[in-house]
Amino acid sequence: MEITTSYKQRRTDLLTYLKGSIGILKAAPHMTRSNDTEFQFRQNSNFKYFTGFSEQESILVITPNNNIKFHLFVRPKNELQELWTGKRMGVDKAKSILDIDEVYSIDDFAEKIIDLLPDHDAVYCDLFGDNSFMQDMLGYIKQTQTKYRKSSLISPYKLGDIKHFTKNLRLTKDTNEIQFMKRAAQVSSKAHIAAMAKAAPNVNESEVAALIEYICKKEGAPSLAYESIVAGGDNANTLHYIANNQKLNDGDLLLIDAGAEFNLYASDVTRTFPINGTFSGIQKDVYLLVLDAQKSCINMSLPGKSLIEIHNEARKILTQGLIDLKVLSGSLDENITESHYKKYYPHGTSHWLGMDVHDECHYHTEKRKDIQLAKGMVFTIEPGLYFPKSDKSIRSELQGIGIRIEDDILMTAIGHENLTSQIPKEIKEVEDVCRRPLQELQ
Ligand SMILES: [Mn+2]
Repeated sequence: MEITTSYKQRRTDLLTYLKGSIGILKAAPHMTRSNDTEFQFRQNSNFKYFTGFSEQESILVITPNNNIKFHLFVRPKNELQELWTGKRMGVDKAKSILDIDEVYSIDDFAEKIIDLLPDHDAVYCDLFGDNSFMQDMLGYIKQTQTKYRKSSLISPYKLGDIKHFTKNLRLTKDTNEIQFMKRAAQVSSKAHIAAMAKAAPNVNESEVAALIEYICKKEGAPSLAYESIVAGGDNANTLHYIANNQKLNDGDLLLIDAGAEFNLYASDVTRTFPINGTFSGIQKDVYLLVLDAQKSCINMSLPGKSLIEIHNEARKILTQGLIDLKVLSGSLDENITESHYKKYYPHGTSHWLGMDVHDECHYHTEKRKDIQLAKGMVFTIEPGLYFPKSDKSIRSELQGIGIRIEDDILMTAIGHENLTSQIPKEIKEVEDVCRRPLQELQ
């Protein structure tokens, strides 16, 4: 278990946002894969963020208007269950280890929640998370209203989305979180470099995907932050291509979007490189254009800037490049205002990064202003250009080229740090790594 003080501070911060309303956060539900086989359990990000607790079937309740404000419901010790599914912390240990005011057995939740709800006018929870839990909560609120109908204590009569508050709290990463994110980025860097060396004509995308996963696990990141995209040639033009089961072809590029998750913190990295180790002339032209946009966006990542300004920069450079490549005709302004570039650059340039790869943080302030970049914020910069093979309106040498370059950027007090800068992206360095045998790197 990591340092618990920061979890306690986070709960206290959330309490401030809740004002007089009750807050409820639930552990991730159990996910069945098929019949009685299960997916690996992955804790709910918000639940972990405010408790540090990794077990399933747990619920955190925050009651700002009660003397005791923090309540955690956990699975009780059970020798037989533990024999099959592993150790549980249990009620007694959870109280001391997690430093929470009151800990109860999850078996008592239905009974206890009825008496925790009164004296709070609203209930904030993850409205769009676990549907069956939301149904249960509505039942508990109704039972509370009935039980306390003649009491002077108000029963909850409003529901709210607790993520509206957690999206503020998770935006700025603390020192511990940054350490975890740096580790995730380091592991991803090793995996991407190995993938460059591994890829060759006739190797299958699945082998490269497996190597990435192997290196993540070997380096201490138990899982990936999302399904890897290992997309040879035209497959790169399917933005969320995760089939990863085709043979790599001589002369094609390979786009890999893959990132390790360390201690539930994500990295998110994309590189695109030549399968045979040498960019062709046209591949180089498109690659350098995307790289130019990416570097320009990274350079302008300074405190006070916003993600939309960064996106506008990428859009400007890529659109001008599309005009120079004679893919688009007309003026730069016209192509931007008419969104013609979107056919070849259909996605955004950045998203927040944290416990979730698309971290659930606000992009605007309450006053509808763009969030200004500041120390501790982490986000991606990932411009790309896509020319599907099926698009006969573009000249044939471009068809089947899909390129994206993505790094993870941490804001500092005076500028930024590129957490994934170790992975080559200059033409010569990329070709060098691609041509090296994998054994040399291990
Ligand atoms: Mn991304």
